Amino acid sequence: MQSKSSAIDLKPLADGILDGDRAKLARAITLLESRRPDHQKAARQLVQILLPETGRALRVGITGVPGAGKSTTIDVLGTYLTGKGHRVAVLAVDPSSARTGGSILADKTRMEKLCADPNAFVRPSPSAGTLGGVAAKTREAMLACEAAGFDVVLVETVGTGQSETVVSDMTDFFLALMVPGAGDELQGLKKGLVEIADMIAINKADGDNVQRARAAAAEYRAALHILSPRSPNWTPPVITYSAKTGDGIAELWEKVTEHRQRLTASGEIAERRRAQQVKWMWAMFEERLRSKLATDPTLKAKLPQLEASVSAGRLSPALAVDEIVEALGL
Ligand SMILES: Nc1nc2c(ncn2[C@@H]2O[C@H](COP(=O)(O)OP(=O)(O)OP(=O)(O)O)[C@@H](O)[C@H]2O)c(=O)[nH]1
Ligand SMILES: [Mg+2]
Repeated sequence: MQSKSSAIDLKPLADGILDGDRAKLARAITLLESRRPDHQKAARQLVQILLPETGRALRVGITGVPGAGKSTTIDVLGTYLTGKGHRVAVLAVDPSSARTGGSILADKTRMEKLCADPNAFVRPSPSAGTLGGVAAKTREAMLACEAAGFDVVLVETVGTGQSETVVSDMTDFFLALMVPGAGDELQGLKKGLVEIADMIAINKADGDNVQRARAAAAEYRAALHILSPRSPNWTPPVITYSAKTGDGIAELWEKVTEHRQRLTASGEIAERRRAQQVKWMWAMFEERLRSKLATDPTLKAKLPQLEASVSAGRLSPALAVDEIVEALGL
């Protein structure tokens, strides 16, 4: 049977991406983000074609509460990196963009320099429903960026626990941005963020804020001291910097590369990626199931009835699951 996806000629698209063509890359990501079943099928084929050319970038996740300075930092850091000869892609995971109908993250207004930089590629968060859905699309976009020769991928996310875990699960280095004087310096600790952070960077250490930033850094250092680090080869550093003046940006990046070198030598980066691949597989499978539950007409009609029967005690949950599994054709 001729599938509709064969109408999309993937070869020129894939070739364009491999040539580093940013317009083709943008088109490919639009395809990856599409919910049309034929597009999704083509997208899966495209990812498979690109796969051998992926995996070479340094993947960095960046989180911080709204206003922490993520966009400003990415603009400055990204520009610093393209200046050093890197090609930088910026992606975002923002599940709230589905609610607001537009993406707040990776906003182009606060990344003016980077957006105009021929060696950078900035893409806002996909606005597809669930966090799982958004994450799946961002992961694939990351692979496409790598195939297009971007050797640094920065993935921005909002400071909420769930999306932070998701971004930490798709990156090699997870950077937590903090601001001094937010009242409760150890806010991040309570959320468990510090347990997944590979570095804490306190932004806005400029002007009157320098002392406050240093004091905040001391508090974080003391708090980190009592936690056991994720890796025996890496104790997350706490640094201060200013995205506004650029002070400390070079040192920030130095820490990222030092982490990269040490954990590559110890084999932990490779191990982290292997574990991530398997996690991605299961996350994608769950997403596929969830989407089937939501879109399959028979199931869609059946589920409310099943839920009603279970809630009324007429049907046991186990038998309801049997019916769902049968309807799914498993
Ligand atoms: N003084 C000072 N202000 C900064 C610095 N970095 C960012 N800002 C300011 O902080 C505000 C928020 O910066 P953004 O980069 O938009 O912060 P964000 O984390 O991307 O915010 P959301 O996208 O809303 O989550 C802006 O007014 C910036 O100009 C800095 O290093 N020093
Ligand atoms: Mg922002």
